[in-house]
Amino acid sequence: MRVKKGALLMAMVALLAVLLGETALADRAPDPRFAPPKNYDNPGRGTPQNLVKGDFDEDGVVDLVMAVADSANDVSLFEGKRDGTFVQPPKQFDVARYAAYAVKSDFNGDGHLDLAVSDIGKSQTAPGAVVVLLGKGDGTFEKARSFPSGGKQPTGLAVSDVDGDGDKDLAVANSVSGDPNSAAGNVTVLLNNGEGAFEAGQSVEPPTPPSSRVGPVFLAAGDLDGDGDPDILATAFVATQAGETGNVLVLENGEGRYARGQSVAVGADPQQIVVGLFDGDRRPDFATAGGESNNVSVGLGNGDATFGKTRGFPSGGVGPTSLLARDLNKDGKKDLATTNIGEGPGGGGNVGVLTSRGDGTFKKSKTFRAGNGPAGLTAGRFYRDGRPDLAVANAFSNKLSVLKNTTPR
Ligand SMILES: [Ca+2]
Ligand SMILES: [Ca+2]
Ligand SMILES: [Ca+2]
Ligand SMILES: [Ca+2]
Repeated sequence: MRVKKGALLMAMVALLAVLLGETALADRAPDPRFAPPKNYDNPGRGTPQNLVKGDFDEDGVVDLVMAVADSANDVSLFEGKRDGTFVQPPKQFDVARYAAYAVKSDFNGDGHLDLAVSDIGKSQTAPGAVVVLLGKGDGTFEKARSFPSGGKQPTGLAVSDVDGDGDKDLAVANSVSGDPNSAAGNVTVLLNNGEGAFEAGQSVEPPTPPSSRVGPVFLAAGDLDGDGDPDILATAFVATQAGETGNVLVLENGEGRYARGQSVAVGADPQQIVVGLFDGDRRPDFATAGGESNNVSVGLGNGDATFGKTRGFPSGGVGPTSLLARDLNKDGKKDLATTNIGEGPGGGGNVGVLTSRGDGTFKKSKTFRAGNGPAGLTAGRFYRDGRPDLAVANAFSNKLSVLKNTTPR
């Protein structure tokens, strides 16, 4: 008996050592670090909104596309060079009245990257549009074509094959539906005819409690229930007399039609949303930036398109807008990065990086300087050293900032 007890104790000590060792190892992964920004001018007037990366001129080096609101030129293409820098000046394109957001895909299936840009139009009350730019593969585009967005004030776009016919469709978040009897915006599906032309399909309005206004803002597509077709998560502001709150609305895809699912409470003024695996259970989770709550809300998925109560993590600054999930310190766990726009044109702002612990929680954010009013964000291996760098679109200075990843290996 004594021997057995001793062996058991030894085994427990060994197990404890392994567990402690693993914890120590996990904690030893350094937090992501970034060098001071290298800045690039976007000539002219404008308020950059978001960034899209892709090799638009097909020279083997990733380029950056900036969607720019309130500008004569709505799309700027910064061509990447092999040394991690970008060609100045960028190529600029006049395609929209008021560009709010851009996404990329190959919409006509010719192998060249294309763009779709949500266009608010000449005023807040104008019918919204989505402008499609078919790429020629040399960093230029065919003449832009505009398609009705199915509502007003379109912002967020998501790309996925909604109807399963092999081409990439769009979903667009219209903050206002355009129906005078409705206090809700909508999410409208734009179905691709296979050649990059789009027609408005189903529109879904979020549930709207009495005396409130609910407006979808940003979208993310992902297979949330594991049935193989793309579901959608929409962030929406909820405005009532008592103030503003935020929701994430689940739209479940059933053979190409969306049904409204759960509404999950998140921080006020929710902005960009990403789907990712944050707690290691292979069930898709989400994270969204709360523009007024100054945090990132993380919702852990149950694998059936429902989510548990969200948990908020401070974003490290004021007014988080863009958000991405990427393993920034190469420890196998997806971290979060968000642009905090700051307090106004003089407020600076920063980039907040939240290091994942791998269990759905994140360490206190580390902040990095970008430009004036960071608003758009993407990550890519711009410096080609295996580590993801960050690119930031600065709303107040109309500049691009690139932050080299300097995390110790
Ligand atoms: Ca390129
Ligand atoms: Ca194409
Ligand atoms: Ca399709
Ligand atoms: Ca990580």
